[in-house]
Order: sequence, then structure tokens, then C-alpha cells
Amino acid sequence: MTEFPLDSFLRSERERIEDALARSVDGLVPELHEALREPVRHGVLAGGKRLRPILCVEAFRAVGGDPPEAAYDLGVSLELIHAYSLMHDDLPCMDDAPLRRGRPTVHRLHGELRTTLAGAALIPAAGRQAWRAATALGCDDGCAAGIVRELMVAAGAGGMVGGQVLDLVGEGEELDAASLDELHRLKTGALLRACLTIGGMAADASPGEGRALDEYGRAIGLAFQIADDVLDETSSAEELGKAPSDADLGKSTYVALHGLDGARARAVAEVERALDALDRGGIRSEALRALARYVVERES
Ligand code: GRG
Repeated sequence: MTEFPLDSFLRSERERIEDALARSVDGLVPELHEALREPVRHGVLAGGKRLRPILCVEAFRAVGGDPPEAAYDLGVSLELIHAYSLMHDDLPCMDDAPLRRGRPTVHRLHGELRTTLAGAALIPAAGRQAWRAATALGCDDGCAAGIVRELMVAAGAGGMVGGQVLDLVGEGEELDAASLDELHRLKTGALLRACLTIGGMAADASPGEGRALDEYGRAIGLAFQIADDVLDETSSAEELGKAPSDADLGKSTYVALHGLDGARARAVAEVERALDALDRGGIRSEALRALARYVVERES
């Protein structure tokens, strides 16, 4: 069997996603006060791997076939939440990060107040984006509402924000393995998982397909965070385009808990779990298989 052409796949998918992001920002900007326009543009459009929309579109494709433009618009809703979370996470009251994706963070260029408000504006924008895209994909009101709910739950107190709280209160403490898993299941995993479930919901996945995408999403969510900790340990700030690392901030990491080899082995085990889930659910997607491996093999 020929190897999946991951590099060219990522390149072409990212192009379509950048177009969809630009469409979304162009739609949002006229509504925004002038003071928030550049912070929003910077936060949303200045780089990134675009993993979340790619996963959403691939979940859609795996179940529903060739994705129309609106599937990319749906993926953008997840990236808007991700963009806001990075803008807020980098603020002085959080990680106080000077760099993100190799560039100055949004607040370093536009100030804390504008960055906070611009990030906040992206949350309802993401909900509206998901609703519009789901409707354009032919979802009825019940399905579209389910998609928006899934997005908001993943982003909220029982998801990403909840994980961020655990992260903040755990600073300076040595978390045990179960607590670290729970923190990252929420902080990073919930949104990554939602990329898969939302893509599947929009494509009218069967219950079995939905379960497989859910399990795949949970597994790669965890694998992603473990890989992040490994990268933090093995790459320079220049290579990663950001600083400082979680370990430097007094946070528990998978590498501190399991060692470098132990953390790598755990990430690989999660990837295997993700691939098994696809097999069991009858989802034949070379792209999702390759993306699961990419999550742990990526260099940034
Ligand atoms: C409300 C003030 C306030 C803060 C909340 C919710 C929140 C801030 C932060 C969420 C925590 C967070 C930033 C999680 C994501 C962590 C993570 C792994 C980011 C990197 O993701 P990549 O590698 O980034 O996909 P790129 O740059 O490729 O998009």
C-alpha cells in the first residue's frame, strides 16, 4: 500500500482552511469596533497548524464523503475557540507569553484590554459560525443546535476552561497520573475530541461511527498533549516559536511524571487506541490514521 501523502495533504487542507478563516474574519470585522479589528485578525490569522479544523473536516469526509466549503466553515468554528484560548492564555495574568507561533503575542502588539475583548468576541462568533455552517451543510435545527452545544460544552467549564482552572490551581504541585490525565482531558482534549464529534454530527454519522470518532478524538487529544510536553523538553523555544514551557512555569508534565521514554510510549499507546477505534467503528480514513500519527510525530 502506498504511504499517505501527509505533507501535500496538510498543505492543501491548510490552504482551504486559511480561505475559510479569512471569510469568517471578513464577516466578523465590520461588526467589531475598530479597536478590536487588528487583535482579532492577528489572533485568528497569524499562523498555526490548523489541526482542529483539519480534524473536523476529515471526520466529516470519513462519514459523509467529499466535504463542501461549508465543512471548512464548520471547522473554523473550532479554530475560533482555539484562537481565543491562545490569546487569553498568553495574557500577563495567565502565562505572560511574549511569543506565539514565532511572532509577538497579540497583547504585546495590541495591549491587554483589546486582546481580552477581542478574544471574548470570538466565543459567540464561534457559536454563530458553527450554527451557520451546520445549516449550510443541511443540518436541521436539532442537529445544528446539537453541534453548537457540543462546541460550547467542549469550550466551557466542563471542558477547556475547566481544564485551565485545574492547571492554574495545580501550579507548583506535583499532580499524580490520574489528575494530570483529567486536567488535559479537559484543557486540550475536550476541544480536540469535539472536532471529531462535530464533523461526524454534521455528516449524520451512525451511532457506531459517532462512538468511534469520539474515542479516536479522546485518544489523540491525550496523545497531543503528551507530545506537547515531549516537544517542550526536547525542542528550543525558537523551534517551537513560543516560550516559556509548562515545566518552567512550575506545572506538572507527562515527561516529569513518566520520563521522556515513558511519555513517548504513552503517546504511542494512545495513537494505537485511536486507530483501533477507527477499525472497530468501520471508519476507513487514511487521513485520520495519518493525522493520529502526525499528532505525536510533529515537530512544533
Ligand atoms: C478566560 C482569561 C481567560 C483565560 C482562559 C481557556 C483558556 C484561557 C485557555 C485554554 C488552555 C489552552 C490554551 C489550551 C490549549 C493548549 C495547547 C496545546 C495549545 C497549542 O495548540 P496547537 O499546537 O497550536 O494546535 P497552533 O499554534 O498550531 O494553533
